[in-house]
Amino acid sequence: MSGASAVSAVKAALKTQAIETPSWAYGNSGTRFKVFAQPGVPRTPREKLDDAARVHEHTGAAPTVALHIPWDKVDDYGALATYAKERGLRLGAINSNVFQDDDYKLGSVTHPDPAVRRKAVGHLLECVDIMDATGSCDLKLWFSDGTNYPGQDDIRARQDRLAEALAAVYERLGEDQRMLLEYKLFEPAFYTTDVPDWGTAYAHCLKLGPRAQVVVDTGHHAPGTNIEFIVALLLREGRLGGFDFNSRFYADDDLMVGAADPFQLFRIMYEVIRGGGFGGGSGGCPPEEHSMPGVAFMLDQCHNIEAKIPAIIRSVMNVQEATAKALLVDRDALSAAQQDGDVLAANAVLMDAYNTDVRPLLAEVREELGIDPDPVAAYARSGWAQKIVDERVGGTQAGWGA
Ligand code: PSV
Ligand code: MN
Repeated sequence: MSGASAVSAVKAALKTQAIETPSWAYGNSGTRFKVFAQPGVPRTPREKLDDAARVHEHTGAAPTVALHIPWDKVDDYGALATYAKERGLRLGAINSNVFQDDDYKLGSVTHPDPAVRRKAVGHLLECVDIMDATGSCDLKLWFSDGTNYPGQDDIRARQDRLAEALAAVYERLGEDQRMLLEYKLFEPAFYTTDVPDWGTAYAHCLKLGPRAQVVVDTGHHAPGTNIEFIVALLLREGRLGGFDFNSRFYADDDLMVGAADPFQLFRIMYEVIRGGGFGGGSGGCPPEEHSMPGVAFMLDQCHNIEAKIPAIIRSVMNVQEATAKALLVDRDALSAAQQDGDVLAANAVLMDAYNTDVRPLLAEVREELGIDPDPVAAYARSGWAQKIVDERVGGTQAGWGA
């Protein structure tokens, strides 16, 4: 491919990328020490969608919004989906929440008491009902279940309870729906976590069937874990369902993706592209021309001290920049260097792509899409930030309920 046609192929690919924003990132959040409320924060799921529509308007790349139940509980989910549609959006993954009820102190689906397990499974099934009403294709499951002290509960029995609950939910999924199982090393449990790593999630997904896939939250690993290796492996096995993107310096910091380690994000995106995980649809729903849903690129972040909407815009741009660089890797040159065993040349091919300033390319992509080449500046000029401060007075601001 000539240089010019390679660049136009990269641009065409970038125009198809869709990044799902999380409803909870528009609400107040914080640490266990303090939640700093921000003026203008949405009071309702509809106001969250109003803000998400601004992110999509200025980036052209954020057409779907993930919901978290019960944080986004409404009486009529079909009406919420229509509200989203009227704003150029769709509702994406439905995230379950079995971690904020007093009954779940010792676990939800792995709790020793069958009555608590039944309650937790009931909630997960309710989430599938919500998917039916919203047209969502992905059910995203994260369990805080685990133990704090050796001997507290039977590690193996908890795996059996987990398997039983997952099977009941998998059974209930419609043909176009997937179960995305998320793992996390620790927190809130500090001794064992019942789904602590990709291997545990993968083992459960394998037993369940092809529509059970693993979600990689980039903040959920031990320091030093090679996340791109996990990505390559899961894609090879057809079990990478999606990402919860965020970045971290220490643990599950939930900072803006690409802020802490843009090089890692590039390496991850390279493996996604290399493994055929790019271009398979958005919001977990397969586009007409694909039979299988693609990898869902979701954000899972908390903007505790920075302004939320511009932070989400920045996050979308960071994913786009990492993707553009990964798409620019000269795969032929890389493969030739790898075949020759030329370690330095192979590494140089990757680094050349990573060190390319892709901002002008992305500005052109945006202009070709008819949007402002500088989304952050366009949002700042739009007056939306002041409008929501002026208009969203009274009521209770949305938060993560912690
Ligand atoms: C858990 O830390 C997690 O990453 C899960 O995805 C939850 O649903 C989300 O954060 C809640 O913010
Ligand atoms: Mn997550």
